[in-house]
Amino acid sequence: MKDTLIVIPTYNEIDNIGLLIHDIFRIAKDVDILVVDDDSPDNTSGLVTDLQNKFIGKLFLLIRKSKIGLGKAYIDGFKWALKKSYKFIIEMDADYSHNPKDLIDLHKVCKNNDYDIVVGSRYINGINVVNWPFSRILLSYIASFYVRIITNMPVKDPTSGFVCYKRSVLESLNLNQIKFVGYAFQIEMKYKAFNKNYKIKEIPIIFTDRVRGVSKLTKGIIAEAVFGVLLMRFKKILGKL
Ligand SMILES: Nc1nc2c(ncn2[C@@H]2O[C@H](COP(=O)(O)OP(=O)(O)OP(=O)(O)O)[C@@H](O)[C@H]2O)c(=O)[nH]1
Ligand SMILES: [Mg+2]
Repeated sequence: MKDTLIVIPTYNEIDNIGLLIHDIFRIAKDVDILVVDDDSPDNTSGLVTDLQNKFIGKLFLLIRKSKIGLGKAYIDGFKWALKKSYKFIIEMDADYSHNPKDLIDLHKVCKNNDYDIVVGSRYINGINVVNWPFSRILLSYIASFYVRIITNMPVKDPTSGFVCYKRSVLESLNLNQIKFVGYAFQIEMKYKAFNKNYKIKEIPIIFTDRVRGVSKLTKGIIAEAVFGVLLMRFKKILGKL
């Protein structure tokens, strides 16, 4: 996986990020990691800076001045990746909801098959979510159904944030025009790629609720997703997506 960059956005993830970086380098030795931190008050970036002395030339850090949102963090991370020669760019959360062991499969399926995007999906073999309250599973499951109905995109977990992109996908999407910041960001990326006829494959993952640290989910993020999906559909109908 020498050709691969793992992009991890962080906001107050000091309890998770050190462990995760060690786990990733143990499981997928030759990947590089880029942490995109929004100047977390808990000094997440300080911990990453310390670890850079241990993982020289493999662990990178992008610090933004304030909390501008997850979507924008990813865009900055993707732009950083495209300035280098990575062939595969994988996004994942810092909070262990995404199991680092699944990185191997995401990469393998993306590399060895004719797919451009591989999504770690909670909803292809039933519902594979551990420790979420029922209300949250329902919200996420209904959201994915809603996105499928409105957009007609055959992806069962469109809000998933565990995704492997081939470089060409990120190069061809106009990253400056990706507007959303929360779950809608994940949908927007997949929908725009789908409309450019990129092939999307879902593979099953087990998603586990965070054990350490604090959730950043807000009502605003949910509202953005609900209205954002409708907006994208209208833009598509008008040929302006
Ligand atoms: N850089 C940056 N990272 C963020 C921001 N918001 C969330 N993140 C990170 O994005 C990832 C997903 O955020 P979470 O808080 O886990 O959101 P979630 O998975 O919807 O909610 P929980 O798992 O319940 O906490 C985590 O690694 C966060 O630290 C942000 O504004 N900026
Ligand atoms: Mg999370």
